[in-house]
Amino acid sequence: MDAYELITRNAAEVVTEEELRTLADDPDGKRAYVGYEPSGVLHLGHMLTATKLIELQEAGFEVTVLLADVHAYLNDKGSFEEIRETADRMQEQFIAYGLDESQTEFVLGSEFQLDEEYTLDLHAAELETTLSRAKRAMAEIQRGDHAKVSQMVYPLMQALDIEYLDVDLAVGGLDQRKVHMLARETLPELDYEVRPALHTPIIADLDSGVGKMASSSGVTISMEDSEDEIEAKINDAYCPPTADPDPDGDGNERENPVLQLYQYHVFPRVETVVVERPEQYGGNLEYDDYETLEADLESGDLHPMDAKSALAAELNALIEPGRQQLNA
Ligand code: TYR
Repeated sequence: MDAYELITRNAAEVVTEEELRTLADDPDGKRAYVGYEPSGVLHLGHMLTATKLIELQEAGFEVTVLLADVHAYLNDKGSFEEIRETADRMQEQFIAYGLDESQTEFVLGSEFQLDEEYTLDLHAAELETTLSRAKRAMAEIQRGDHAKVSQMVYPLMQALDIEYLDVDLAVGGLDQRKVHMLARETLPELDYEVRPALHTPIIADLDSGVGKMASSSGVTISMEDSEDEIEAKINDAYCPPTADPDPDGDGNERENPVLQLYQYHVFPRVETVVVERPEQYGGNLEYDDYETLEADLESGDLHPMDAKSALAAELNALIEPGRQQLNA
């Protein structure tokens, strides 16, 4: 796999492809970041971008994880004290999940976002941005029905973080794309350089295959789940024997979250997936890549129940180190 392929593997979108190619030409020592609002527990949504960071490290990037305490506060996620505690726990969980500690810098937003220079830049950005523009950028991130002033400041700070953390690449889920587009407009207005962005797909809700997996609603898999809980959740997951989002052609699209988890969580981290089956049902199956597994599910050679039990085992193995750390 060449550097561009590794860097963009499983990305839903890159902005722009040309800028990413330039980065991939000489990735050594380039800097990428993801920011997370410390809130709840680390779940598979976070781990998807973390897996991308691990791939970027493999490609030679230096990686920064921003524990965005101020952003979480602005987005109504609790008191500063609670948010800080969550941030500490999340940092440990990220390391347990496989981010190399010696290659990963963890930064709290409040370490630099309250400095005078940052604040003055923020006010300059506020002057350049209409309320409707900021509101649009926040559509997929905003908590609550009524936008607060704090939530209008939020995306402008996220844009400034790209400059202040001195990164060459901003990484996030697809739900961050509008903020990153705003950043691409705002940074040049402050005479800063535009940086490219890479967006990971959004894993669908496990039960329905629609919407996004989130800890605030629906079913998620988190670092705090027991083995049994994960087995039960995956067992109940929506898993039609196809990856086609609209098999009946009625315009109602649903993702297959079981396949998404294989594609975006398991195969990037695991060489071979073994699906254990009794001899009488054909014996074990082994997969070295996602595409073959998907094809077997579609053709019926792999039964959804078998796909699910193997998935639960793989997810449990990926989460185990974090779980142990949590119980330590
Ligand atoms: N907006 C991100 C989220 O929805 C958090 C974040 C905050 C990301 C600041 C980057 C950043 O610079 O979780």
